Amino acid sequence: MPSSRRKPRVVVTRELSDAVMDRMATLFDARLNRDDVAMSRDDIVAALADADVLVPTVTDAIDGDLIEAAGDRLKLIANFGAGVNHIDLPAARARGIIVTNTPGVLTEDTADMTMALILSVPRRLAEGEKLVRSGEWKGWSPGGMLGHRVGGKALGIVGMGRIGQAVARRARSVGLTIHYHNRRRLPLLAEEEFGATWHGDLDEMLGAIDILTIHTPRNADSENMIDARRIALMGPHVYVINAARGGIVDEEALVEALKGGRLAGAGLDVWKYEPAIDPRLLALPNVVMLPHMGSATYEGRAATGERVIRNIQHWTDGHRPPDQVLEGWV
Ligand code: 8YV
Repeated sequence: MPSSRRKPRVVVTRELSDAVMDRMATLFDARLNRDDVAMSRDDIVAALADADVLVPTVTDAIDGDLIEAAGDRLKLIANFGAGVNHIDLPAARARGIIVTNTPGVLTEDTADMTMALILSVPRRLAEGEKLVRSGEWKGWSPGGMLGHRVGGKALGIVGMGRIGQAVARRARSVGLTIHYHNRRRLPLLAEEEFGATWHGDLDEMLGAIDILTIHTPRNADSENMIDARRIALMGPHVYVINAARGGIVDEEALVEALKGGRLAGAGLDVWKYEPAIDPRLLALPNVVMLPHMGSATYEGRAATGERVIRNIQHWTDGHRPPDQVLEGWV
């Protein structure tokens, strides 16, 4: 691309906001999906026959076969979103295709939703709302809708990157003490800001907390990281929150533990096989279930679109895109 001044042909798999799509249509030779229906795999392959850039979302499986089938012109996969576990990074690298993501723009929104879950599950917010809507509420009673106090409890954060730290900041303000597990320990100043305790050993942290929240990317290392053995280390008073990626918490083990009373509850925004939900979870009152909406704000989507555009523009101008994903860091 850099040697030519023609506009890059950009395939966008999902309908984005009008403002983002209009900008893309002006800047690029954009092939936009104007219906909010995911493109089929065959349609993506066909569209990639002569495309320079693919803009996928979390709902597209950009696996090795699809990358293999793409035309020779494909040189950039500019993901709309931070997580890239739906893209086969080694396959892209093998074909010399750069992958970018959109870090930073979803941090605060995702942390807000995580915090909402951290408060909702122990305080039984979804159950209370359901009770009122059902028309069955008989009025206040001393023992009605009792939950557990959040302040004074210990929060364990797995993954202390941008989102983990944004959650820590919020959690501290409601009186939670912060524990975290991260491959790298934070600088002392950051630990002091959060009053955070680092645990190099995840198992050790799990034995010291009341609420667990996950903020690590899904990859080979984190797949089923919270499994039956680790759930047993936590104990029946612990709540598990996941607004990162399904599959990091072993869903089968989670369901069994919740059913058996070996966990106190869960707040889940992401699922292993979205949009499929294990039907056994639907019957459990102590689970707050959301449809992958952690980053779903108008402002966040606009910023994500701008970030994608910036990555494409840098690449088109012959520069390294600012958000190039480096394997080993996701
Ligand atoms: C995005 C997300 O909206 O950025 C991410 O990784 O999980 C979402 O909240 C989604 O990925 C869009 O592709």
